[in-house]
Amino acid sequence: MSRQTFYITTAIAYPNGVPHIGHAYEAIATDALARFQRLDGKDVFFLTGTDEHGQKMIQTAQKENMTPMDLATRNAARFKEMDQRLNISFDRFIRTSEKQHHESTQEIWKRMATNGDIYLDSYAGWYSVRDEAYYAADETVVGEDKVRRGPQGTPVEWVEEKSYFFKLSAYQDKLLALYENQPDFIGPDSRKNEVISFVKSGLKDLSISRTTFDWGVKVPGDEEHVMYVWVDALTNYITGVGFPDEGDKNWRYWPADVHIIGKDIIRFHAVYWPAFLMSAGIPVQKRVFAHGFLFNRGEKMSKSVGNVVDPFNLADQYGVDQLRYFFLREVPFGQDGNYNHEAIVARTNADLANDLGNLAQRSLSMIGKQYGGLLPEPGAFSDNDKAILAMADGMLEQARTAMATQQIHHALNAIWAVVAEANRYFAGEAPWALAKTDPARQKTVLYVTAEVVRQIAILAQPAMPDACAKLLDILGVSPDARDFVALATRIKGGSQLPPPAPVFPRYIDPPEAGAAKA
Ligand code: ME8
Repeated sequence: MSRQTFYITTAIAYPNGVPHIGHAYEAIATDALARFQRLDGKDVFFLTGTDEHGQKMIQTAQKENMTPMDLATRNAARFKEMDQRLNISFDRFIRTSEKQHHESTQEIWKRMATNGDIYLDSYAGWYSVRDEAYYAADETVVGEDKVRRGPQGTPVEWVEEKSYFFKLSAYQDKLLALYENQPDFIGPDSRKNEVISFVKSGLKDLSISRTTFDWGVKVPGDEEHVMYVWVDALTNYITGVGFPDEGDKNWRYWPADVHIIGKDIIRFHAVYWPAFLMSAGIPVQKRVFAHGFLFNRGEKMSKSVGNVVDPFNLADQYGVDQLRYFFLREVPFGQDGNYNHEAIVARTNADLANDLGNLAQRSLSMIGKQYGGLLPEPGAFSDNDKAILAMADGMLEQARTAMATQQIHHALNAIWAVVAEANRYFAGEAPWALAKTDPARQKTVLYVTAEVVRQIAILAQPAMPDACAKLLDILGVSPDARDFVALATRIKGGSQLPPPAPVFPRYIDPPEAGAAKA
């Protein structure tokens, strides 16, 4: 039987600058979701990449005295490097400047045109280059500084030119029916309500081409126009799995199971994108999930405040798995979150170095010293043993339920509840004291602890792939017994374990102040 497919995407980033922590956060969370489904036996395709057209790219390129293509090429490489550094297991990194993507976008345009949804007119209205978004006049306000800004707080400028339009107004009822019939189309619920009220308030036709620059995908049959960057950006999700070649081996992944994006771009993904797809006669994605924004010490990142934190530096300073764990556990996925040096150190030292690291280290070194590294065979299980094993056995279902709706923090909470209970069990059973009084019982306690740590390590792999691999190495778990199916088979007593090694070092502040701090 062929495995169930699971197609997941990040937003594609504007490479007008280098990656920041918001990009890292989205990549890490999407990666954890992708890895979870892979370990759970699904046939996963994970797409990420860069969104290289649009006016923002042109403006930055001009400032840097480069062509937009050279700027995109330079920064796309940095995004890819970030993904590699953070252990992001993408299957394809798409760049919208690729030839296949131009063909794909022209094809979706042609289908929307054939369906009668595209017409030529002229546009006069407000545009935010930073958001690459058109706004209605009543969505903008003039501030005390006399600058007119859109709903995201970015400056808008007046645009007046000939433009093709997409008949978005014709999709209002169809979109409302979509949200009604597919209640989990948008997550979390707060975003869903926001989208529904936006659509209910009335949809205007959307300007979808520009004539004042030519960095973009050409409109088929009218090369004076390039497409509005969001038409081409959203289409990346189908290009990524082979479009316009619907015979491509990856086309089977469409429709996407979930698009992971930030809350600022929900309108594009939950309103425009399904409307374009319906118009082109292509199935609509199954779900969009919008995560929150990250703030450094409560402040929005900005170059002028000087708090733009480089994800490479954070990874160097705290460790990749520590950073991944921190963001996934600390920030309820879907809500805004805060990060700073003290919070990262407190969280990772407590949960990783103390709770999980010490438990593994203490039990495995006892097995090393007293049994020459031979994992003991257990005797009959006591009620305490049965209780902790049952709790560990219950983790998978809890994690599955949480991950099905992108509640990554809930999955980790369930796992760390077992870490906490396993520590209480270990302290209560006091196996170090049993060496003399009841060696048989000591063996059982060490066996049970090793089994619980094994299950925790398997389930924590999506968050911390490298550290968990090391932990499974020292538990003697073979690489082909690390997926969720393997959870059901208890660790084998009597097997020889490799020498234990610490997996989660404690973070200690360098003696000299002056070290960079998040
Ligand atoms: O929006 N915290 O690109 P982008 C968390 N090219 N997430 C953040 C963030 C922060 N402080 N800042 C940005 C674009 N993000 C378009 C997407 S998709 C077809 C086209 C998130 O580089 C943001 O919400 O501005 C988005 O999901 C992603 O980073 C890329 O943002």
